Amino acid sequence: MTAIELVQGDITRESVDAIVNAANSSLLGGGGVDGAIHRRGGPAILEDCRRLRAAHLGKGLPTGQAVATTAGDLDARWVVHTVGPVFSTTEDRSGLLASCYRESLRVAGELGARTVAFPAISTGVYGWPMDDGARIAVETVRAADTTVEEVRFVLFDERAYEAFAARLR
Ligand code: AR6
Repeated sequence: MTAIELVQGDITRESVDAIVNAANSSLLGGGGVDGAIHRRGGPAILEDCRRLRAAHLGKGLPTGQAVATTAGDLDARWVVHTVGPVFSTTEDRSGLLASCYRESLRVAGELGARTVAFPAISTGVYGWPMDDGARIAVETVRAADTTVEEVRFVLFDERAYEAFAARLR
């Protein structure tokens, strides 16, 4: 059984084997948690991302998938980049959001990661309602068949923390 922990704070301050990044398909950086990870992790992460784009990810990383790079100067071994779906009121994209958590755990597990920190994917710029984002995150991690021993959800503010805490109760 994978243990689930909740932390309120900045994910770039965590010490874990793998830190998950809520990236975009370009893998070349952005705002929110993506910007924070590249800022604190330094240029080695972007160099790795550019290498992936030049190799097998010429068109970028599809939504719902995950890929690992170095964690640069972060206190982690890897950053696992995943691309959440943009929230839509006309189309149910929750399968893609669940896939982000599942695929990130698969990639991290294959690398040998035992502890993984996740942000609340898609709940910022991509507009996913926090309560539903928390539901999908917790349900998917609980159901995952993974060798990862601990998943730490790192929530930026109290509202996000409370949404996840309510789902864990
Ligand atoms: N630590 C933990 N959580 C954070 C941090 C942090 N340092 N910074 C923000 N959050 P977002 P998305 C929270 O927008 O919705 C980027 O430009 C934030 O409060 O980072 O998946 C990418 O390049 C929110 O709850 O990611 C993409 O273009 C959650 O992290 C796009 O944004 C996710 O917010 C992805 O949008």
